[in-house]
Amino acid sequence: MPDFNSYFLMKEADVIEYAKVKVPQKDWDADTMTCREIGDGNLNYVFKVQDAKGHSVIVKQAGVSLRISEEMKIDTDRNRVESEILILQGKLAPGFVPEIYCYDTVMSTCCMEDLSDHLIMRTAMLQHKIYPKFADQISTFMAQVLMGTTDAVMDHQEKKALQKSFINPQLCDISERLVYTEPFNDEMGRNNVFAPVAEFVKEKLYENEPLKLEVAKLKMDFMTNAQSLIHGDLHTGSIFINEETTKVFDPEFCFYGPMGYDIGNVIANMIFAWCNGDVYGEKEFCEWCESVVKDVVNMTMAKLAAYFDEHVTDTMCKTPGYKEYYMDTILADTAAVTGLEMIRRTVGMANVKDLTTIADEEKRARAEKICITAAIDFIINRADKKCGNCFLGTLKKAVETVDGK
Ligand code: SR1
Ligand code: MG
Repeated sequence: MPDFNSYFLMKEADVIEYAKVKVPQKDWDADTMTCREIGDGNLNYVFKVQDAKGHSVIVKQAGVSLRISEEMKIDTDRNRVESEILILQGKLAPGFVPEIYCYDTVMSTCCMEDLSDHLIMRTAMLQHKIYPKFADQISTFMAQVLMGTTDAVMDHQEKKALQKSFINPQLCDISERLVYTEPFNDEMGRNNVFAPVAEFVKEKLYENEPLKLEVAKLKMDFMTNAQSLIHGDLHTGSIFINEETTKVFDPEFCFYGPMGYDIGNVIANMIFAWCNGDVYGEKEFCEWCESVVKDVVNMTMAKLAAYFDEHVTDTMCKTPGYKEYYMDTILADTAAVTGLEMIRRTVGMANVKDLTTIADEEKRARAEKICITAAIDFIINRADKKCGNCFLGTLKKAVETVDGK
């Protein structure tokens, strides 16, 4: 039996033994324990261990190379980063992340609450399920974690200690390349461009110099604006959901960056959900997605502002007019990242099932053109997107443009 004192990539049978040793708080029925690898992400291995008496745990292990590409080697310390940020997020926004039972820097493993009574939100979106509480819940989570970790609110030295602890160069490098670079030039030759939109992508993205200029500015901002402890990958595949609760997980890309990165990711992925529902004629679902886009913008901004009012400590940030200036920058970043995420998930290396599973080629091409058209508007005109309706209007205008109305 392995002793787990030195790192190796576990198989299902190892994980059963691991859970017995590392999660003793579950009164395991050893004879009926089973384990299944259930991960479908791009990076890690996710195991579910359970027994016949109803005990269960999720064990997540980081491998030395990524699932999406054997050639991509990433420090397994990302598992520590993920575990520690989940613990901190759980303090700042109680109930919005899975409970962490333990984490292990030798095996690069984290043992956490099994959320099998939830669905991964992207899976739920592909089934066109509606969750009326989502916008309120995700906006609360974001406001509390994002504003709660800013210099406006926190002691500045404590903030810098967090910034140091969550410095995450390799994972940031992935985002800098996959979000802020390759979708606009395919410099590594690994973009996945759907053949029917190849010409469109060349003209609207690869040959669009004014767009690239804006993306260059946004890239440098992403790399230098240590505003908040962001999740860093807050798409619908990083959210568990059911009728009652929303739980955010998979924050291994977290670092101190612009908070609009998280908010824009949520909005972009709701637009992908809308695109999929639109193709399949799911009117009620699409109306709900539209309301989420609007509400996430409006509710998050209102809750961030309220959190600022209640918790601001920096005396200069209390100067009249500063909050309004600050909120405007957050909104513009949110719009820009909505666009960046929409482009990179459409044409980049890591795509979304909301688009790739659209079977009809013409409908998929239309959906992708809508995403790219709206995205360019979100990036170029980011300073004008001042409210939820403006975000929705950008999507509607793109539909009209692509449909030639
Ligand atoms: C190489 S990893 C590709 C993508 O998967 C993750 O979920 C992040 O979004 C990353 O960009
Ligand atoms: Mg992930």
